[in-house]
Amino acid sequence: MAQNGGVSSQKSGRGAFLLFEGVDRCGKTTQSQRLVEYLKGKGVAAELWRFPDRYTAIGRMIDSYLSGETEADDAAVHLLFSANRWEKREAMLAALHAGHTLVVDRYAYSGAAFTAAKKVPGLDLEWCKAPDKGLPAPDAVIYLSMSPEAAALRGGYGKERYEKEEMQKEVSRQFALLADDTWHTVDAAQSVKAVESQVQEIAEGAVASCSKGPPLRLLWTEGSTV
Ligand code: DGP
Repeated sequence: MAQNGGVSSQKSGRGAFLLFEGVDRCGKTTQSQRLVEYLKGKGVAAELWRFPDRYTAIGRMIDSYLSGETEADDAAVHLLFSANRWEKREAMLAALHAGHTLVVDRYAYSGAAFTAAKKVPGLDLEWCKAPDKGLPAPDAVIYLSMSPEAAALRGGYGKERYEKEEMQKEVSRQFALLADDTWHTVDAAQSVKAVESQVQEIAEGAVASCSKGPPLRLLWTEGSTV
């Protein structure tokens, strides 16, 4: 029986894959951290994950590219970001099947949106999605919606490669093309508390339904599950 207001730690079902997406500085990191704490407080075995994972060998190459230390071909770097997700696939599946809920800060939707936003001939949105097809799919995408102008006002962008208003505008257009029936759009311009309470409601619903053990879908593949 569900406890703690609708969610409980899963013994027989599986964990939920909850994904935060959005433009840079929309509040994903704050909200994902808060959600993990909230879920833990409700007795849910929740873990915070983020992509890119800069601590693997591939992740260090990505980090060096993002900081501008190295240059790389756009297609090659796209495949590195994807490989950085594939190298975590087994661990993600094991955690989800062991009943752990994963709160993930960025994933393949960022992968497709950021590269497609570069408008490199040949690297259209379909090309960008292809390498991530077959990864575990999120049960719920929490899209923190914020205009790039408003995001830029939040203390300004840092020094990383993509933190420019024009790029972020195009990223947000690409995100709109990627929205599917797992998406929940939350207005990230609201107060942190207001965003948080909507996020909690979405997360609780997903955790409760995943505790019944539905198959885990595979990303961007018709009807495939694992
Ligand atoms: P973050 O660590 O969440 O601040 O992400 C770093 C930057 O990299 C951010 O501007 C978003 C971008 N990014 C995240 N994932 C991908 C990806 O898979 N591909 C590309 N091209 N960019 C990504």
